[in-house]
Amino acid sequence: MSISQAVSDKSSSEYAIEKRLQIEYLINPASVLPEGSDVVKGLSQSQKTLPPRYFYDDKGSQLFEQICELPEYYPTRTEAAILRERAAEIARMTGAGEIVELGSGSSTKTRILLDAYEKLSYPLRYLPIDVSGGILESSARQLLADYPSLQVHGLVSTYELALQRLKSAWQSQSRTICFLGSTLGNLNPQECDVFLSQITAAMEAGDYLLLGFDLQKAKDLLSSAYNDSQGVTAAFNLNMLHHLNRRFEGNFDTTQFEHWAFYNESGHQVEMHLRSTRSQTVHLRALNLTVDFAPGETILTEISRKFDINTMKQELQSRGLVPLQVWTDINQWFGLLLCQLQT
Ligand code: AVI
Repeated sequence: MSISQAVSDKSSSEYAIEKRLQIEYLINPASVLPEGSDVVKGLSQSQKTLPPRYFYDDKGSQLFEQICELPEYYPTRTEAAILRERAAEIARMTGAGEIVELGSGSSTKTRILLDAYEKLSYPLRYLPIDVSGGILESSARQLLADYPSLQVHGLVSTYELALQRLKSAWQSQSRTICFLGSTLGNLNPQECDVFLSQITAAMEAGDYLLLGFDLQKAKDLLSSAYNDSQGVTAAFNLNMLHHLNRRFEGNFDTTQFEHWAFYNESGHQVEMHLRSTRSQTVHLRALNLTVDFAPGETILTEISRKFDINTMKQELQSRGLVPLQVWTDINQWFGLLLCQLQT
């Protein structure tokens, strides 16, 4: 092949990708940078809390990727295995249409679904939604290179804005909204209620929701999943303090806090805290905030709720989301549920 031919082949394949790619920014990067009122509010309560979104700076996102590979952290690989086993069935049940993915990240699990739709020769549009424009765009380009008949319309957006946008947008065929990874479990019941209402408001009758959720199980398994032997989850939790120091000119001494995670059996949720090992005072200059910690006092950084299949089905059914099928793994550790908005 001559150099000019290679150049023209490359540019024609890039052109083919450009034609199939659309990325819409509903937020600009600055608008997702929280101004810190949530930190002030959380650290001023008697049970101090910090929003889990502060886990995810660059380092935190890398640590989360590592968590997903840990031997003790079963959710990611269990959900992926269920998807691999059931993708063809899911594709047949939903038929051709649009796949919307909330929190698409690197779109790794999506490939399992896309492969199944491709095998059935379904023309497909994929709508990834993520607050990180960089990751969304690079994974969209990679998908377009690997799936020649795919169209991608990415939304760089919060879930809330994207769900509002979906209501008015482009729908020609039925839609399947995917919310995987049990991220629903990181919302408390009130937040979950609001979020499910936003999802259903974005759907047309007949559209599908594919939901991944972690199931209730023995305490020891859950405890080791959030207290891994390599200390990656501890580093992930403590990294939140580094992130706050950088972002808000803080002076948290991360050697004076320790990771503490346990399963609260009656609340059916793992709780992750950062525990102060001594009496100390922390300043966050950019927020004009001073916080005192007693020895042993904790900051709640995350809840991770564990669900029961029947309760989840009833919850969805009560919103007009009719459960069609629930798939689990052999141990019943993780659930994948397909439901359809009542016609
Ligand atoms: C993102 N989310 C579903 C994870 C979970 O299991 O709740 C976050 C996580 N926290 C510690 N390990 C993983």
